Amino acid sequence: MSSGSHIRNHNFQKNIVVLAGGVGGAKLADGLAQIMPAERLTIIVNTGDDFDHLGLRICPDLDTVVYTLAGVANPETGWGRADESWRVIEEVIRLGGPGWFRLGDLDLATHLVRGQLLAQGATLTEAIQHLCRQFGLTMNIWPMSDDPAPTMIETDGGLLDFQTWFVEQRWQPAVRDVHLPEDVRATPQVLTALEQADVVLLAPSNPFVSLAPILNVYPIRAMIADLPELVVAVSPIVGDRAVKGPAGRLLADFGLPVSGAGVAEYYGDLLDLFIYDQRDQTKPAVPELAVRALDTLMRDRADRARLAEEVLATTMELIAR
Ligand code: FO1
Repeated sequence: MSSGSHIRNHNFQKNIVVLAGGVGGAKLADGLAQIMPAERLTIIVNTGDDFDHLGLRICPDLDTVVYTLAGVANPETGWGRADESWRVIEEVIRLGGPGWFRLGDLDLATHLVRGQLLAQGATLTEAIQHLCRQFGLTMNIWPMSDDPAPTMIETDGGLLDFQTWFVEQRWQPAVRDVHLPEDVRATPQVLTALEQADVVLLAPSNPFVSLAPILNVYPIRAMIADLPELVVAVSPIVGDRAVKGPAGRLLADFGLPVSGAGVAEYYGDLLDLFIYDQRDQTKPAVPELAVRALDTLMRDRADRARLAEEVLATTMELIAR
């Protein structure tokens, strides 16, 4: 029988841990959640984009993963809620508050409930566990750390907060460097998940500002280099550009080829298997690295499950060797 059905029919025994950031990572996580037993799937999410705004703790990548897996994410943007309304943020603007970061009415409920839990002394992990329960999600979704871990972007105009660069300045300023905090530690849940991981999968998120911040959390990179049977990455680049967001531009900023090969080069010897898009011209050539070209575009929910199945099947083949 094909390994695909093997995965779907729930005697799938491998623990898969996904490192994910924004929209692309959430989509592949959704594909995996559609075909795998929930108790075998863990998603460790970037919190480097988190910031305080309008008195709320905003956690964009966590919310994008939760909304996407709950099937309530805005299909156009990938972030925020579907069927959203904007009455509150429009009134905020009328009252002289900041409107550059678009917070919809349904989305605000998430920030208010999370904010109340945090104010009552809950950790970010506990707050996310609560939200997952409310959205009926049973797979493990963990923030990479409960410590603040702000990603800062160094541009010619100086050091910018992430959302200022990404949203307010529409990531146009070229990036000289991405500054990641020194003293961020993984949560106990993240450590347990990585200890039990058979496969760690770096989702098709931005390597520089979505996945590097997760690998920067102590001791995640070392555990991934050491423990799992296999480390797989899926390229966020299709053709010669990112599907969405600044991944392609950042490869160029860092002098790497704007292709899957550039991403494989960036991750270096952390990977055992690299999945790149079949539209890419250049086949990544990194010593000791297994590579596979797949159709990595995820146009709809069925496509996400298709790619997830192909990635897992490729991974299982490599493990079985
Ligand atoms: N991205 C934008 O480009 N513009 C926005 O106004 C915006 C609002 C927003 C609100 C909630 C949320 O969870 C995400 C939001 N994002 C917005 C996306 C966010 O900046 C990015 O998803 C991550 O920070 C990078 O992946």
